[in-house]
Amino acid sequence: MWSGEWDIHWLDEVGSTNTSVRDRARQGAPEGLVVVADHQTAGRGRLDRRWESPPGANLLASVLLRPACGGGDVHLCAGAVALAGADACRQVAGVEPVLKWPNDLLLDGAKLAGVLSEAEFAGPSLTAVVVGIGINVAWPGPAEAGGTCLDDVRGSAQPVDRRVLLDHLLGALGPRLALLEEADGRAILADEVRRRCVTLAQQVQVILDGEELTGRAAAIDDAGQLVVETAAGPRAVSAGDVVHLRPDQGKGGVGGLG
Ligand code: BT5
Repeated sequence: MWSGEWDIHWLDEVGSTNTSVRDRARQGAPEGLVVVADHQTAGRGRLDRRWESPPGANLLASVLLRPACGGGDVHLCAGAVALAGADACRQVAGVEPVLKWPNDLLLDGAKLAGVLSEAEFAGPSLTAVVVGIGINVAWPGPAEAGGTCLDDVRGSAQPVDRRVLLDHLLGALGPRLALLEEADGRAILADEVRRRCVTLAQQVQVILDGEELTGRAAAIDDAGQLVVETAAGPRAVSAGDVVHLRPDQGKGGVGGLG
């Protein structure tokens, strides 16, 4: 049961905030632990990729959740953090990021933030979910990644304060953790993810391990999988990189926008 208490540890430097929270989770730390770092020396993306950020530039945070839900609902933990991150960006910087499946935040098609969730099990039981989020505040990411950052797009005159951004993120996350505890609440959360996910109804290319699919992103199912209507029929994918194609692309065309 979510207690409403956050235990925030703000570090100068760490390898990866996700790894730090995972290690503490294995030692029995309670739900609500938050590790934030000014700098990560081994920041991680999905699929063993790197998450880059110069010291002091961006928000790099991981939270420990111990939700009373099953392993099949881990995607909603990541969704809850992505939605809370989007709310915080709106409240603090006056921008309205959208979700890109599975968990990126985009502004005008450019990546503003990424989410990495990692689950811990004891046998079949879910014991912990570590969800990390990197929100670009003052640095938009490596040039080749084509990302964006809040200080380049914000509506306000003042630079964004990472501590204020974190406060808003945690404030927006708390009520969603309560939703995770019950089936009705999880349905509400899943609907919110679908509503705010810009991938749906788009023509997409999904890059899987050793395979590429092209088609219309028709749905996000209850397991968090993206259902793509391909020429060969519907395919549900649980992991992969999505490229949003222009409407005239996707029938043999390549290249993407975001
Ligand atoms: C993600 O992976 O988007 C998940 C990123 C999660 C980062 C947070 S930071 C706090 C916590 N602790 C960690 O160690 N990780 C989490 P993925 O979709 O795989 O995107 C990674 C790719 O994005 C890289 O291969 C680069 O191309 C690009 N990239 C790297 N740094 C970026 C940045 N700051 N902004 C935009 N794109 C970036």
